Amino acid sequence: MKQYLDLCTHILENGTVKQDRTGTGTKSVFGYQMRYNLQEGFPLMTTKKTAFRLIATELLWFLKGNTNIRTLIEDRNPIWDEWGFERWVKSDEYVGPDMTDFGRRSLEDEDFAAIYKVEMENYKKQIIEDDQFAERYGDLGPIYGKQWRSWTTGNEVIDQIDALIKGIKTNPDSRRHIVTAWNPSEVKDMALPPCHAMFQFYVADGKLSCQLYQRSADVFLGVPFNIASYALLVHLIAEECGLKVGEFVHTLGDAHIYLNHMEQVKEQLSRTPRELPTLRINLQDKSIFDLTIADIELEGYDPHPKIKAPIAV
Ligand code: UFP
Repeated sequence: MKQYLDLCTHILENGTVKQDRTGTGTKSVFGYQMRYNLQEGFPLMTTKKTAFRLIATELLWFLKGNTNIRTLIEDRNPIWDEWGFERWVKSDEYVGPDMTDFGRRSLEDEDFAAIYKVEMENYKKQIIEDDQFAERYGDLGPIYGKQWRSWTTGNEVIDQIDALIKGIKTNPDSRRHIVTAWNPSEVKDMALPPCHAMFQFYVADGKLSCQLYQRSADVFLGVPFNIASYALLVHLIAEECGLKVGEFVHTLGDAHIYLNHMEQVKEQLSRTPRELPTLRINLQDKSIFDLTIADIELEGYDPHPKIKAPIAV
């Protein structure tokens, strides 16, 4: 994971302190590229324990074309909780305690944090138990799952992942193996405009590679997830297309470390990387759209302990 640690060092040494949407403040650089050779192992952080189960269940959720948080909550995956919750507390129907700016306030004010925790638990409970509530307040808008599997223009619905797989199988040398989640006409309706906005696949020597353009990158919390998620995507598509895995090329736009993650980044930089784990996918006669977490196994993962940090919402 040297490339990742080099990115952290690069930002610490060259980044500009910059204000951001969340009000937290960041140190940031613009434009950076990393390459991960997937033949050398699965690129999951070894310098801090990273929750592969959450990464995999989120990716399978995207691949199924799902945009409702209910499935993730059932899978005990909290990645999108804050964004679903935000939609609920900003709605006219919400009449509970004021949740304005809940992300920042829950870090600064213990009493508020306790109230927020109760409201969040109530929200999640209602999403699971009440179909109508889940339909209205569990949907995150036309985010990744919608754009990947059913991009809609007029009467036309485009399944970009299905087209990608067909394209790789029938015309591997094509330079048009592209999927884009950045749909300008629908960005305003999304809980979070796509961060991993566009990716391209490439086939050479029987190996499948992928390059991602990520417009905005929370280097401490988000990027370790994004690297592993796309590495997993390459493995899945390669398996489906009968190819070996090649490289994951990760290109970043605004690559930032939040000012309240500085100590955590330094702690991570002080640790020595360990051997990468390996990934096993039991596809058998299933399509990648029908896979469950039980079909994906990670072997030999022996990371340094977890490092906690607050998420900027
Ligand atoms: N972010 C990531 N990776 C993701 C994701 C979000 O790093 O996959 F969904 C971070 C980047 C940024 C914030 O810190 O979330 C999104 O904020 P903005 O839309 O203002 O760029």
